[in-house]
Amino acid sequence: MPPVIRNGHPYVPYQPDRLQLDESRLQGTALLEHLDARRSVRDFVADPVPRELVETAIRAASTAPSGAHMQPWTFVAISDPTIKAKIRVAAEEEERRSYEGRMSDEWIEALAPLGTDWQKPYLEVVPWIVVLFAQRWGTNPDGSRRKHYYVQESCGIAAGLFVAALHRMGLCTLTHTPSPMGFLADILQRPDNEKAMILFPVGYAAPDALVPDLARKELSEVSVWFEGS
Ligand code: IYR
Repeated sequence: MPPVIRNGHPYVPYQPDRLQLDESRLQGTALLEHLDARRSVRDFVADPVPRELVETAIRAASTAPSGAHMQPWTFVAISDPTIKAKIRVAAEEEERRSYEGRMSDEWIEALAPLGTDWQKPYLEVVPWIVVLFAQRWGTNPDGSRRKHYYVQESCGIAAGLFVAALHRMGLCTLTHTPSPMGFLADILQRPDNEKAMILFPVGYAAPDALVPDLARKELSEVSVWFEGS
């Protein structure tokens, strides 16, 4: 069917499956259980992950809604061991400075249950590191700057979908932010408009991987409702 023209722009019909209530419940609970089983992982094995799976996760992430549909993200995927080693050295240097003074006592205390410190061996163990760069602006065909909107929000949603897609494929990751992250744009030779936002180590959990025994907040703690009668 040819696109419909509305306000001078092409539109296409959109009619997603409207599920029966029982089916909605079933699908919703199944997805919730699946997502609830996801945990951030810091103990990885070096088992390879085919590039194709990382590509699929990036495509899934890239379906995120974004301000004015500018899709203001770049995912940089690295399996090159030399680059991974460089990232580890630079990330650990920033982390060491953070743990040894830049982070407040309150912050260090809040992290205690996670058992983290400045050392990030997983950056060299994992088969892939994927870095999400936020594009602060884009480029028009004539080379001029194109404004991007709600960049943080858009990239945040893309990051969520990326994490969910990896989990669905049985892969593990961690949202790692070795702050300040400027070294990533340097090592990965990114243009001026791109700012590193989140680093994702991607791989399989080690057989003896442990995660902190954390609980999720109750629905009543994370929501407020104003219902009609
Ligand atoms: N980036 C540091 C510190 C850290 C900060 C938060 I907030 C965390 O949830 C976890 C760690 C690190 O990766 O160790």
